[in-house]
Amino acid sequence: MTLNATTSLPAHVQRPAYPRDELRPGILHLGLGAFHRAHQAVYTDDALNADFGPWGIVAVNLRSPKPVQDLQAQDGLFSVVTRSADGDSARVIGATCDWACAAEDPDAVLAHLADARIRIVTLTVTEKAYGLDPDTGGLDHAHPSVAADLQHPERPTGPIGWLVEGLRLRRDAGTAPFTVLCCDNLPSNGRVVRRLVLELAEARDPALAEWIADHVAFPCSMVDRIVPAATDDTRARAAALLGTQDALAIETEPFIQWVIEDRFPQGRPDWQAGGAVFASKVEPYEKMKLRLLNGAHTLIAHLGVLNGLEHVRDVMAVPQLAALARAHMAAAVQTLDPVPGIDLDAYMDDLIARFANPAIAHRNLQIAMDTTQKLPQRLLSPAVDALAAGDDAAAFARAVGIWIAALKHRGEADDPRKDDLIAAVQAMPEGDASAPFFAIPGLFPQALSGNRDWRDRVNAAIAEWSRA
Ligand code: CS2
Repeated sequence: MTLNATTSLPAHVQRPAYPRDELRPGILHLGLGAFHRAHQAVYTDDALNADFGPWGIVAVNLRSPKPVQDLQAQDGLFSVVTRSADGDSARVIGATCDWACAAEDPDAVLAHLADARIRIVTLTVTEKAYGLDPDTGGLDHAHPSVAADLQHPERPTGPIGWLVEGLRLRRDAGTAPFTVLCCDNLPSNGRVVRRLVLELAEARDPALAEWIADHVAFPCSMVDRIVPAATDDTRARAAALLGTQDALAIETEPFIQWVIEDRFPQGRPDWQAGGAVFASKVEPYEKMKLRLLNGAHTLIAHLGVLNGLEHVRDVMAVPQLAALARAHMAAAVQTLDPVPGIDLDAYMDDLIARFANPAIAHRNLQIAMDTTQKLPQRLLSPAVDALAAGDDAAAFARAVGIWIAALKHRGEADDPRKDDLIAAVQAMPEGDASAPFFAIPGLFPQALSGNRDWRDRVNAAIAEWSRA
């Protein structure tokens, strides 16, 4: 048996306390991955429990139909298993009321986007899906889905293309637009997505771009929860807790955080019910999280690759490696302004404990994926800020050097710039090993590639961490 609306769940499993058959769509989510299920879906479930309203989620996956088929088979239900040293608990989330795969059924997705009941579109599509040109902060016209969406805007393929076409349908129908809420790990994520949407709209119809600029809100948000990719173990654990199979089961840590800029002209759910915080400025929280959590994560992931350690917790179990993660945070925190309501020392202590959570098997290779898309906000912009403040930015050079040493060690990469990276690994000269990486177009900002001292520090780290 698989989980569905008729499953009778054990008493210890939390389940929706609201009338699911009365749920109406209010949010369309793009990117039906594990992170969405463990984060925005949980907050929305909490909001519906606290104050039931028309905020059902239409879950859209852009490419793979698999999770959509699973949702269909399970009446939109899935479980979230929370794991810590204290034990495991399972909860069934009921906030999803409809679903579609954009690649298989584009008309259904367009109909949902055009539906005036959809008042918010949320996104978790990963950094690389946006088609962001790191050099300009604008749209990369050579990005495959951007190029396709410039050519055939009425048949979108990428997230920005879907947003623009959805907003065009709303404008043409004279209906109020949806608010766009980016939930990916990009700095100033709302502002970035707004710019990309406006650029794509402008290329198609300047009047549409103007209408979007005047009418659509793009609040920024900082999201946080560690959610490893699900494995057979995950599904087995969930089945034991639920008493039934769940193809969409995921496991995660107890910690969850969402800081959102409160700009929702068409309204929003009561996400505070689940602990979301609304702030007038989200950037300080984003910067804190990207530089402390994600920056250290990227470092840890590559330390893991270099040392043959599979999971983040394994790296944290080696005192010298854990000390490096801590030292990295100590340098990164120097690049931050105070963050309202946050004790940064306590935040860093919590991060160390979260990374070490023995019940969470977060694979280093998962985090090492797409490092070129993650470097700017995690390691390079804090390095630039540190140098500008007169610091040597050595910690960031070390992390970059460790990344390069790990690439060399593996001889492969799971990264959209894989070809450039492999070519650079093969061209690494004696003495100035990082040179081919600094020559990759658009990867390093001039403030770093033009700084001999910083580059030498990267070279020293590569030499120190390269395995024979
Ligand atoms: C990780 C993040 O895979 C990665 O790059 O650093 O997914 C991280 O687990 C989340 O941002 C935590 O909120």
